Amino acid sequence: ATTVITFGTYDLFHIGHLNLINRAAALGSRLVVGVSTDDLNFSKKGKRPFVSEQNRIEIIRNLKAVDAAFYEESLELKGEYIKEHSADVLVMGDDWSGRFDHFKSLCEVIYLPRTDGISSTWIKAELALG
Ligand code: C2G
Repeated sequence: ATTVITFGTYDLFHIGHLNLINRAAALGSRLVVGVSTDDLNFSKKGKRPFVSEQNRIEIIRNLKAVDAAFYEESLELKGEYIKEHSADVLVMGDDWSGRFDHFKSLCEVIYLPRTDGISSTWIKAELALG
């Protein structure tokens, strides 16, 4: 059995998120997803996501490809999460390319291409224009 792990905020859940999750799941037999908390986002960007962490994790947990979801409280804990969930593969979108290569001692690390033309940031900017 191959366990795949991936992480994200998944604010305003969209097709880019779904594509990434489905492709990550296809790389193994079990997919666990770390959903970054509101506090983690606040410390990173000075802003809370539009959708609460409770609702974001509920959406992720209910996706067909997802076997389990947990809160990602800190970027520094990735190694602990990988071990805790016995992950064999860490998958991230290629906006993170190279950033998690140090986990290659713990598991395989794969960066998948992002879906073009969509992002939470873009949706927020478009909506702001009305
Ligand atoms: N993604 C994608 N295509 C898009 C937008 C996002 O493939 N058009 C992917 C990202 O590359 C990421 C995942 O969807 O792998 C989740 O995206 P975000 O919610 O933006 O995640 P992020 O805030 O970058 O993750 O430890 C990392 C943190 O949890 C933050």
